[in-house]
Amino acid sequence: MSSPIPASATQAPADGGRLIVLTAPLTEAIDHAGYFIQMAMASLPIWMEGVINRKYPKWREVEHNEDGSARYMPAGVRLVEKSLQREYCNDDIVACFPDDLAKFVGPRTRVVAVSTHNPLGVTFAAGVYTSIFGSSRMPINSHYSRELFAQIKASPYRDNFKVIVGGSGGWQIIQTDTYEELSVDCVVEGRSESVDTLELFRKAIQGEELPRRVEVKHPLEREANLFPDTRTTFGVVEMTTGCGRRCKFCVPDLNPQIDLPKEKIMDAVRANVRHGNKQISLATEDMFIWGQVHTDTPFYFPNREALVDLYSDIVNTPGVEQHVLSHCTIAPAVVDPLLIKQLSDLLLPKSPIHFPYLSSHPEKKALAPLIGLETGSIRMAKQIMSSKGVPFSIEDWPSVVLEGLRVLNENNWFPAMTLIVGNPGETDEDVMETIDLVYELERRGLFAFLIPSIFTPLHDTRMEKETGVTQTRQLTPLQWQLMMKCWKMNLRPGQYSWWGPMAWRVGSIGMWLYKLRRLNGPNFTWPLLMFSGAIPEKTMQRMGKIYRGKPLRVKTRRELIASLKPRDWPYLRADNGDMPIEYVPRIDAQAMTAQP
Ligand code: B12
Ligand code: SF4
Repeated sequence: MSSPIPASATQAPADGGRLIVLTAPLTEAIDHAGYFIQMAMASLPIWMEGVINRKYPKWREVEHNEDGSARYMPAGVRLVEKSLQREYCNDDIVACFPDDLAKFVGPRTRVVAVSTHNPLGVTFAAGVYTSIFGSSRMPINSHYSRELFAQIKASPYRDNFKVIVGGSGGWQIIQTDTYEELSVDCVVEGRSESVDTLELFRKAIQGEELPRRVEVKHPLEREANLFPDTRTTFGVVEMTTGCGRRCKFCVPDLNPQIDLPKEKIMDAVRANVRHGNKQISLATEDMFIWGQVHTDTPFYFPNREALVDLYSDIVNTPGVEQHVLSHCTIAPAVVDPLLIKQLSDLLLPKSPIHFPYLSSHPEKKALAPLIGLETGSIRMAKQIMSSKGVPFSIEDWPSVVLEGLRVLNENNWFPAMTLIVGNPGETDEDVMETIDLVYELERRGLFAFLIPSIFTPLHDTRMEKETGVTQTRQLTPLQWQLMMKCWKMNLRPGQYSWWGPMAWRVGSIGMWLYKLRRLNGPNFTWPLLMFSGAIPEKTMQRMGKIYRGKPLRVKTRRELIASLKPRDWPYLRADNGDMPIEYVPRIDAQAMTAQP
């Protein structure tokens, strides 16, 4: 582990330092083929850092530009840099890795700006795993984030500059009120492009007091969003903002629904390649809305031609050797299976992800976007995400999940699917319905990497004030069974995620004997035994120790399509088959052109 304050910190940079220094925690800045390294860092506790060191022995070896600045930085940092370049000259601004701060922070520095994704690990799908292992606030990423803040706090020039934090994890500092502890002057919520952000930097540079928290406006026009013109971590380039499905717990959906212009996306892709990146990933909440935002077609009927055209241009850009998907929703796979097939043909050859036991691709390549499953309970789904499966009714949510997953798996998409455990008001019946869905998925031989996480009320969402389960000890036997069943299923084919099995094997029975039975309470015991395979599941079911999942009656794609309202029929693509019998094709109403 690096020491929090490098020895060079006390020596002033020869040029007096840069006026504005941008940085991000090391663990959020590191680049690697595929996203898994950072996801693991977000989920494993610091005492398991050795697992990362063994898997990625060189993970700390980052690349620098000639002047010592960072060769790559998270997309958020790059956009702050671009936003500031509208007002300050390039020599006033630098983006550097934490270990290089002492080279750039000097008597001339007036702002140190930190971009952070998940600094304290209090978000969903992060805190839960570390808390099961007994140290809820210290995932690896959180440890390195705190180390970065400690380094800034200890700077001999700290009195001369303001520390401004932004990015999707800024709210964690607000919510935990850790301003003093982390030495943060101001947290900005919102985008750097905003004129209010620039105004804040102006004030900081003039030495004025800053408010603790500033909310700045999101640009409403697609043209107002800036794009990186240097290299980003994982080659992240934004594709859309917002979503439109309006799940109550969701933060990104609060942003305006925008699909960003293709030529700007392509410029940023080429800029990444020019600066040495071989990997590209388009950041989005739902890739399938791109090309269909504010058109005459509802956004949940994907614009097949536009998407294929965009992804084709990206993977065929000279220098792009790898491409990774970020987030999407599952209903589009039921709406347009041919789109999934065409995207697979394009994207699989450039995917760095290999699932040897699952993929039918000759090189065993696979695509693994993140998709929200959240719950199998229709009652719960209606309450928290009534439009998650549009155009299909939320009543059909389990069928949409299973049918969508069938289409995805057939095309070598093996998504990571998140589930929320402990939603406010969740009853045993709700959990049983989710367990039913998980067993049905297993019965059908479908595969998704299931990531259950404990409900986290995210800042600013419509569920901000609600509380569900807050500690692992409060989980019921059924909630534990759901969590452990998901992980047991994830391990089925053995090695899709190297860190999941590793984390769980280490934590299994030995850990239970050592400390987990005290930490997680008695409700954890039988589900853990189920997970470990020590007693067959059927025996435990007969003994009444675990719940036996019931088979579900699942609608086929044809039945799902038949359940759509006639007003939706014109947007269906006849080449997918299963058209409603009454449908008489006129012209295909889908916008058949690429996005302008
Ligand atoms: C790509 C991505 C990833 C990638 C890559 C991350 C990376 N380091 O580059 C991977 C897969 C690794 C990842 C991992 C995780 N992610 Co993520 N990720 C995203 C995604 C899709 C895009 C992020 C992005 O680059 N956007 C584009 C940039 C430009 O936007 P931005 O960073 O927000 O920056 C803008 C503003 O925030 C602001 N800004 C940013 N920094 C600063 C700094 C200052 C000083 C100022 C003034 C402004 C400012 O200006 C920028 C625009 O101009 C977002 C969803 C989304 N649409 O944002 C989720 C998202 C950020 N991730 C999320 C989560 C939960 C995670 C994980 C915890 C999941 C997990 N358990 O593994 C981990 C945490 C990783 C870690 N290191 O700890 C949540 C965040 C929730 C939260 N923070 O509470 C989001 C919102 C997804 C969601 N649906 O909820 N993620
Ligand atoms: S589908 Fe995903 S991104 Fe869209 S609103 Fe729901 S949770 Fe948010």
